[in-house]
Amino acid sequence: MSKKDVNRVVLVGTGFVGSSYAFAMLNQGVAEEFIMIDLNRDKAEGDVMDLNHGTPFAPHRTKYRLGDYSDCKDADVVVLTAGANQKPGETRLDLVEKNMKIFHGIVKEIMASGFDGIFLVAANPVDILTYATWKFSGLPKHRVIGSGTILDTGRVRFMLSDYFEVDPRNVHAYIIGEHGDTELPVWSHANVGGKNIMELIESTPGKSMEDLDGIFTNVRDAAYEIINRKGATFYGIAMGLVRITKAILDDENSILTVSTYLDGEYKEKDVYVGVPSVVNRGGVSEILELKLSDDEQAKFSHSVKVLKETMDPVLA
Ligand code: 6V0
Repeated sequence: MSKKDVNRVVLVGTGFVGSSYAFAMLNQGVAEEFIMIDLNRDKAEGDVMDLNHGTPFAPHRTKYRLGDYSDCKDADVVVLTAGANQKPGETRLDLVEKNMKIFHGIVKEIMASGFDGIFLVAANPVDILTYATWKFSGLPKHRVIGSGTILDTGRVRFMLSDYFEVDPRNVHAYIIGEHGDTELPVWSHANVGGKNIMELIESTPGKSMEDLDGIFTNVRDAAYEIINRKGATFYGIAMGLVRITKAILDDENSILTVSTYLDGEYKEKDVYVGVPSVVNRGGVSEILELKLSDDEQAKFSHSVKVLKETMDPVLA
C-alpha cells in the first residue's frame, strides 16, 4: 500500500496498449489512483480527461491524473508500456535496440524518485526489457515482472475453449518461453476441467493432435495477423496487464505466466522468461516448476538461447 493508504499505479506510455490498459483498469476498479506519463504530454492529458469523465459510470472510484516521474515515489506498481511497437513484418526482437535506449532513460528517472514498488513491463521485446529494467533499477528480482506469455496463454485458452466448446475459465493450459516466435505450448500439462487434453482428443470424435498444432500456430502468429489488419494489438494485453496488477494489489497468490527471473528453474539461469509464477503483493514469490516432456524442455531451452543471443550484445 502506498503511503497515502490507497493503491497508486503509474503508467509510462499512453499509446495503444497503455490507454487500453488505463480504460480496462477503470472498468474493473482495481486502483484508487492512476497516474499517466508520456513523452507526448498532450496525449496523456487528453486520456486523463477522457477517463475521468467516465468515472461516474464505473464500478469503483479511480482518480486519473497527469503526472511526472516524481509521482513514482509512492507508487505501488509502475507499468511500462512506452516504446516502439511492431510494424508489419517486424518481429518483437527487432525492437530491442530502440526500446532498450528508451528504457534506460525512463528507469533511471523512476528510480531517482525513490520508487520502491513493483515494476510491470509490457513493452517489447518484453523478456529482454524486463531483464534490462531489473539491471537498470537495482530492485530485487522478484519485484520486477514482465507480462511474459500472459497474453499468449490467454489466446490459447480462448482458442481451446472455442475448439472444445467450453468456458475458457475451465481451460488450463500454458504458453511458456519467449513472448515471441520461439514460445511453446505445454501440452503435457494442459487440461480441460481436469481432463488431460490428449485424453480428451482421443476420446472425442472429430478432434485431432493436428488441430492442436494449428491452434498453437494461430496463437504464436496472432500478433502478426492482428497487426496486418489493424496496425497494433492492445485489448488482449490490456486485459492481461489488469489481471497481473490485480494479482499484485489484491495479494492474490495467483499463478500467471509472467516473465520471471530464472536461477536454475527449468534448467536455465540469468534470464527473464515466461513461466507460471505465483504473483502477490510482494511481486513473484515462487516459480511453479512443471515437469516438462523432453521435447518441451528442448524447445524451452532453445527459446532461452535465442533471448540470450539477442540480449547479450545489446546489454554488454
Ligand atoms: P504506441 O501506441 O506507439 O505507444 C507508445 C507510447 O510510448 C507513445 O505514446 C509514445 O509517446 C510513448 N513513448 C515513447 N518514448 C517514450 C519515452 N521516452 N518516455 C515516455 N513515453 C514514451 O505503441 P503501443 O502502445 O502499440 O505498444 C507499446 C509497446 O507494447 C510496444 O513495445 C509493443 O510492442 C508492446 N506490446 C506488448 C505486448 C505484450 O504482450 N507484452 C502486446 C502488444 C504490444
